[in-house]
Amino acid sequence: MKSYFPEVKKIKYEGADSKNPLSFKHYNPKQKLLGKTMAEHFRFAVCYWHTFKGLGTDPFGGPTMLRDYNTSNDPMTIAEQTMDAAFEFFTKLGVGFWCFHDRDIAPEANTLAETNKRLDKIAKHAKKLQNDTGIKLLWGTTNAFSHRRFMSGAGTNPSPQVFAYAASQIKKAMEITKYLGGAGYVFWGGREGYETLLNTDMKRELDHLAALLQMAVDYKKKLRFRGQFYIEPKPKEPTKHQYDFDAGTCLAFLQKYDLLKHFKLNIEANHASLAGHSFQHELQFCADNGILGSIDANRGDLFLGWDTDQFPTDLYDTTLAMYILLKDGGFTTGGLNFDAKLRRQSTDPVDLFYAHIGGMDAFARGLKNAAKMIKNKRFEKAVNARYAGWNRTLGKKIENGKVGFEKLEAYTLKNGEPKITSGRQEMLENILNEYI
Ligand code: XUL
Ligand code: CO
Repeated sequence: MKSYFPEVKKIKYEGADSKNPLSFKHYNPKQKLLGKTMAEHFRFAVCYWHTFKGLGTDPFGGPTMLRDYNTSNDPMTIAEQTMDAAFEFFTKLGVGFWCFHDRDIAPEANTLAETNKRLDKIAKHAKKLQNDTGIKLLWGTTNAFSHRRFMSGAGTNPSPQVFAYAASQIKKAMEITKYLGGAGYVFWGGREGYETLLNTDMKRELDHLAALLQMAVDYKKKLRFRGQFYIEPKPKEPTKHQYDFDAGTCLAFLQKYDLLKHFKLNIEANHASLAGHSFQHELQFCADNGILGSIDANRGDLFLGWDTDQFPTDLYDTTLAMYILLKDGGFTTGGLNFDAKLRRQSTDPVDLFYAHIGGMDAFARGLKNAAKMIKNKRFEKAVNARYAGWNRTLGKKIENGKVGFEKLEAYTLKNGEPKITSGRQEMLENILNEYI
């Protein structure tokens, strides 16, 4: 088979002192921490859309990245070549999983029936490559946002015909995901949101979105697809107001429409920051509510207000994310998918390796730091000490609902001013630095 990355051999772990940029300095897939290997902790996945289909286009210019696999007059030949290149990349990088949108792996044809035939063909090819390499599908999803028919949303489109089209597309993408043994299926509400209330019935649109998800739940049962469903929150972009704003908004939506037992969340770092939250905040919110499912790893840019989808390199972010994930028990069906893209000027195929190696190493360092933080219990002890009053008489009575306003007033009249205790933030930040 033709090689699309001939200059790269299988990436190996060479340790922190290695100067080889095509090696892992920290990600050692076999190294065990807290009872699991690094590979088991992370379940790293590469995304198809940015890594193989994103070729550097931005609103001001076309592709900057020329790829051998992208050259043919026949779109299906390109699709097959891209799949070959993808599996060569996954294998050389040493990740266990991949993720795709239906339209990433096979281009749309003139009719839905023809498009679905293309999907069947390429899925067969993917299945063979999965069997040959042992690489698995973390999740599949639908692109119901790029085509012009979806300009006003898919499930929230004012037209029921578009809703029907989206439903048909999701049905097929679920089937392909099941066929490829996918561990999950993601719903990211591409254009599920609005630009102006002057033309929008928000309540009706949200009812329709819930109806679409309920249909997906019903069809999942029928299909006997056992993968986990995820919703991926994002506050804006492409629409001004996206309905899945953040984890809290998604939780309220799922509760309102009685869908909570069927979904977990896929938290993306850059989406969290667009919502004005930290990545850790969103992960902790999910952990606290039992809905932490999977992660789309990337980062934004402090100075840019959009979804820059850069590869993660910030060790504070990776350390705190892994700290929360480990405390939550780690991934089950989910994994860590790099929803990240090369900068437009990183034009060479080898840049894809540098980018992913950097992200995997950054998370490996985060994992090592977090494992130490968990073992040493310094933060756990500090948090427990801060809330210690809740384990004593007064706190227990409040938590157990044994007192009301009157008794608390009597207590306060008797005991006077509460004792002030320092939050010790700077000291704790210094301790965090000891781990980084
Ligand atoms: C968009 C985004 C998507 C989802 C899958 O910002 O993150 O790629 O992850 O549709
Ligand atoms: Co994403």
